[in-house]
Amino acid sequence: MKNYRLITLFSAIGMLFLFSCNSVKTDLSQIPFIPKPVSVTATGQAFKLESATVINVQEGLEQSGKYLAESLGKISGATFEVKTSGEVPVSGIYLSLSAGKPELGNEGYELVIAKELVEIKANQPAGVFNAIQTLLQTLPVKTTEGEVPVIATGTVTDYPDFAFRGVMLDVARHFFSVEEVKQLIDYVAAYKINVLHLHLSDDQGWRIEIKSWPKLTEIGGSTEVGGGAGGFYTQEQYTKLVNYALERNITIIPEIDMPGHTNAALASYAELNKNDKATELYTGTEVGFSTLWAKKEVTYQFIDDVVREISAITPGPWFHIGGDESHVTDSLDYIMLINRAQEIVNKYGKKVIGWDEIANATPIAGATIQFWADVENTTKGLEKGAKVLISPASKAYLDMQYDSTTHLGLHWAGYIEVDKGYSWSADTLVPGLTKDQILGIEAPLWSETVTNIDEVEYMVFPRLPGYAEIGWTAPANRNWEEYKLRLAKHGKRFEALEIDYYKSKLVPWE
Ligand code: TNX
Repeated sequence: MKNYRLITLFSAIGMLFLFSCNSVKTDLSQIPFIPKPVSVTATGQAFKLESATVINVQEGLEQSGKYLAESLGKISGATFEVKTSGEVPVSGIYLSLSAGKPELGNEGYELVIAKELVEIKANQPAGVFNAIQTLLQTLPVKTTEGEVPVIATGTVTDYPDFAFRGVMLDVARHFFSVEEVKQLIDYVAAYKINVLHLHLSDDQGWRIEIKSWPKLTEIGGSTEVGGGAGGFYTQEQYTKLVNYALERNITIIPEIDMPGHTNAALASYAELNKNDKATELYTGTEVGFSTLWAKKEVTYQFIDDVVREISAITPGPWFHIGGDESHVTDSLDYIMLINRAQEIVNKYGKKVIGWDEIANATPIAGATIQFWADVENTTKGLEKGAKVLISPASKAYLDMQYDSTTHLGLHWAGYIEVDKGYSWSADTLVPGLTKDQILGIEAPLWSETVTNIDEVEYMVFPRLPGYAEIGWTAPANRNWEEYKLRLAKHGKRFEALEIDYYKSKLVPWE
């Protein structure tokens, strides 16, 4: 009798425990989505993800289906079947371009989760991809043995505030392998980042094969900050990266910095120097000491060849010409070189992006000024008709330290704790700037102090999800106090993915 009562008591406690877990698992509105969607409506039931669940896709969405199958496979260990079908099935998962809602734009989506059927509807494959990321956030990163993952039912309707939500990786100061860059792509794609800007050349290294100027990589790619071996991407490897990114809705923007930040090129080819003497390779971290020589015609042949070869293997619309910190370039030379470089970029069918200094030249039609430091330059660029990409160093630089104890990073633009990185909006930093003048936002990671993917992870996480949300979620729908609770729940996800993140004390990690 006594035993019987105990058993009843324990099973009651067990039921209560199960019930409380399930109430979270069946309440879609409790899922800590980052970036925060436009709207989430919960209906209080659960869809069971079983190994027999079939992923049906409308014709043309096979790649999205395959990506979803692989992602779900990583979570549960099962193999999911993908079937092409013109009709909505009764059960399982269905991906289609049938949203019929122009307000969702190119990247928006509707995710409708019912007890038997999960439906993703968008206008474009990019919207389907974004919906898949939202769906994946309703599930754990990995299930435990024998656990049948459940997805809370309801509807998510969602679309981004900005069409451009970027991250930059400096592969010039320290080189990062193709595998490391792919890893970063996977991490940021989960937060709906859709642009990866690669800073491919600087004083310390040239990182992309140029077939007509082979010494750029042979010599210029042979070292990095600190004197390590450096490295570079062959055009074939770069193409693989571009395609890997594209499959994850990420456009790659190549940057070749000029006229400053060019010592690696100047060390590779004597003729690019004013005195026809090649410089020494450089492995320090000073900036602003090198320049291409604007008065030599060979300089423009060089720029033309580089832009032509890179543009030919870059499907995205942009080419970044740098233009920052050219402290030893005469100002008229700077203007001449930037103006000619812009024409070359246009000639090869690309749109120009440059750091805010290029506003001192004449931004060509369709050019974008990347605001990183100087409001005056940015205003000048706006007056000259350019658009603005928002990357303020004091708020959005991923290489800035979190606080004075951070073992990596710099602090010339201040410390950026997780709350400071999150609590701002793109349209409030440059007086008079209107939303339609903003291309989007980008968080750059410079790599003077960052040498491998673990260190990248530490600087990128947990700030990157915040930048992704600033790009995706309208300011009225965001505030730090609420965001930090959602971010806290992503700590477990970072751990399951073995992301080496900074455990900020400002976030109540779970
Ligand atoms: C400034 S931001 C630079 C880079 C450095 C970075 C370090 C910009 C356009 N130029 O050359 O790597 O600061 O934070």
